[in-house]
Amino acid sequence: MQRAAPQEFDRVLSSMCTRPHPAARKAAERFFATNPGDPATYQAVAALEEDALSYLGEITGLSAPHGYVTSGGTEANIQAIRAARNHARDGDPNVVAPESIHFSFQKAADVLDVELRIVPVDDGYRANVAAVREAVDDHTVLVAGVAGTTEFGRVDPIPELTAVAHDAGALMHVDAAWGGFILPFTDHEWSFAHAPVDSMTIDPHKYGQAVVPAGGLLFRDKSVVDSLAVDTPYLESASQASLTGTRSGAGVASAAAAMRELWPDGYRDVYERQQANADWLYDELRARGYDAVEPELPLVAASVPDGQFESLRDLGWRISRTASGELRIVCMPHVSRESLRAFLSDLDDLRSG
Ligand code: 0PR
Repeated sequence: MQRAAPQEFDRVLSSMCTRPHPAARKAAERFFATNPGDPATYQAVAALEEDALSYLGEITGLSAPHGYVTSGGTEANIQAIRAARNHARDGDPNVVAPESIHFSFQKAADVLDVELRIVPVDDGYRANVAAVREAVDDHTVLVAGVAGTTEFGRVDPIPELTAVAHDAGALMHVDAAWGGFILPFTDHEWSFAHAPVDSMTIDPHKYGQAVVPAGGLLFRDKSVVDSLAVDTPYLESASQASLTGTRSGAGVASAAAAMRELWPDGYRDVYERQQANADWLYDELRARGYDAVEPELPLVAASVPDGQFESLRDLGWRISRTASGELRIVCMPHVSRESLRAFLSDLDDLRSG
């Protein structure tokens, strides 16, 4: 029987998954068969989830965080919208978000039957605050901004968006699914410490180097997360706020282990190395005459002709394109300078061939 090779990351350049930290891998193995959704039975993993939550709070500037370890950014975003909708108890709810938002928002709007109002971004790929202000109304339950966009690694003006949300009587959500473990080491204003943000997505299974699945959802106010809870009559714990029932103990334990190991110095080192890689790659691509988007975070987008893109994929490079067609290279922790050099060397061969 043909068996699939284990995941090899050497040529993976456009994914937001990465090689888990060894401590995360080890912790995951120990908790494979546990369920944090039943904390009264699986008490050890429930305690680790508390640890994970306090690390996430520390990273995002929230001293008493409410929330839980989700299956990923999609569940976190769905739940943030659900919480805002339930909290508002409005008849005809809408959510306002920039067009740079991740496609999980479309799923959320569909599942929750909430109107999603998408507004344009500015020339720098950031949410246009004036357009957001135009779009909100009395039925807006949530305004969302992205801190580290999926396509261009941009950070929306979170303090300004938060002011617009609160003026409209809505809650403010920040999607830092990808950027959350990078932004603490930058000057960006993105966190609970920079603005009275109400909820945030931050995923340990992306830049946090935990195993999949481990997302993160945080709330400032307990009453908002409580609006997600349903009664669990036959369990020893009284209620459950998560979307899924049984959850991955491996994901939770690995998230706690990765953050214990890496916060803050390990994450800072990775950020510095990968930002340098992204800046270097940007310069190299520009030197070859490609139009590229300056990397604000470790993510480079560049216009590469379709033929070259396809040939690179045929050579085994795992790369993808933005909606507008740019090649995107996400400098995740596993992406080495050596691998980027090999990539450019293949690109050079294609150009001269
Ligand atoms: N929010 C943002 C800003 C994201 O970039 C993503 C995922 C999500 C939410 C959703 O997170 P989950 O996928 O954990 O639910 N962005 C990645 C992307 O679309 C997802 C991904 C990851 C795609 C690994 C491919 C891949 O190999 O690029």
